[in-house]
Amino acid sequence: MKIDEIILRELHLPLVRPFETSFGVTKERRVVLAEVKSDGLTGWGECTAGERPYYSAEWTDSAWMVIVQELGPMLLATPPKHGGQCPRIFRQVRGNHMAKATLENAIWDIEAQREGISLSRLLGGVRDSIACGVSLGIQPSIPELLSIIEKELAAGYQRIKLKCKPGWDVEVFEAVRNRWPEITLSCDANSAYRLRDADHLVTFDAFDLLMIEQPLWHNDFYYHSMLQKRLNTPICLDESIHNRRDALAAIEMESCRIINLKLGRVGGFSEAIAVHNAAQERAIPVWCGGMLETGVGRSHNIALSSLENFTLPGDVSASARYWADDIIEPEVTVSSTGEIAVPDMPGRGYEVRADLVERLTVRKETIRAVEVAG
Ligand code: OSB
Ligand code: MG
Repeated sequence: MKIDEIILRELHLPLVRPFETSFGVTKERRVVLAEVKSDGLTGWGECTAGERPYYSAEWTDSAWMVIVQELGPMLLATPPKHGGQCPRIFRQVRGNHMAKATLENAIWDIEAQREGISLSRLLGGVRDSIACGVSLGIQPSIPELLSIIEKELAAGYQRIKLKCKPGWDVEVFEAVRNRWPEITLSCDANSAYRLRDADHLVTFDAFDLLMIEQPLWHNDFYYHSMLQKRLNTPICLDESIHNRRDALAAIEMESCRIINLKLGRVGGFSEAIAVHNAAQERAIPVWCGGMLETGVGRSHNIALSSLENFTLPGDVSASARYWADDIIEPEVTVSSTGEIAVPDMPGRGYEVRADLVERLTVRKETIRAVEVAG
């Protein structure tokens, strides 16, 4: 497919409520969106990098530069036939997975439209609805957390994930379990603990958690495998998994029993499918993580979550939990049974609200193929 141009934008969007993790608080997102034009079709990609290099080394500004200076020109110089060819085209650039995923995912979007099928179908999805959970940030107090949980359960969400860190863990789990002994509950430490905390982490077993997500270092397999030997609760890895080989290493070493799959972190749909398949072949369930995406990234997550081995509720939830006004139409909604319907129209299945995107744009750059003189 010939790429006519890539329009890159940075949008500023305030979250409806701040989101606090063990690595910091996010109040406003700075989101990079790519609009890729090819033969009258438009594919959209969203960069999931954070505002600061805290979840991973990538961040809004690094992704912007890598796309403008490296990946955009590479894509224009070597038009892909399929989204699956993007990793080869971008091969020379190391890392920068979130930047790469921004463009690769837009190419898959175009391909689905060109074929006249849904993105879910193009990816090999088998579900017409996906199971949804919510990820709840660290709150100012336990009563405030309990009232949020009450609301999310009433909305139908199938799993509650609590962000945790030293000082916001066992007391919180205890309060939640006392009130709701039966709900599906998990926690996510975003690397807030060290191996010296192992005795403390073992006490998490008392709360019947579905999993403990990324308790130790963001780039570790070995110490997680040592910790997993001591825990009954499955460890789920998020930050540590960047590609299929990482997934295989983690599974072989028994560093985790569950994998959180995020499109940006693994570099886009091709590698996400590879991780999904590797896990499935080894009976390791996966679920789709979230990065506080706008509707564009959210629609990609929905399509991905329709693959067969997404057997646990993900962090993909309703637009209204994040945004007063999402940039897609219709916005993403969740049924009273905690499910999102997977669209079956061609492409992502949600329109981008061009006027709103334009209004939220704080910088914009158009990348075109360099004309060769003469
Ligand atoms: O670790 O899953 C995470 C948000 C930002 C960075 C990392 C994570 C998260 C979430 C939020 O848990 C998931 C969401 O609701 O999008
Ligand atoms: Mg996580």
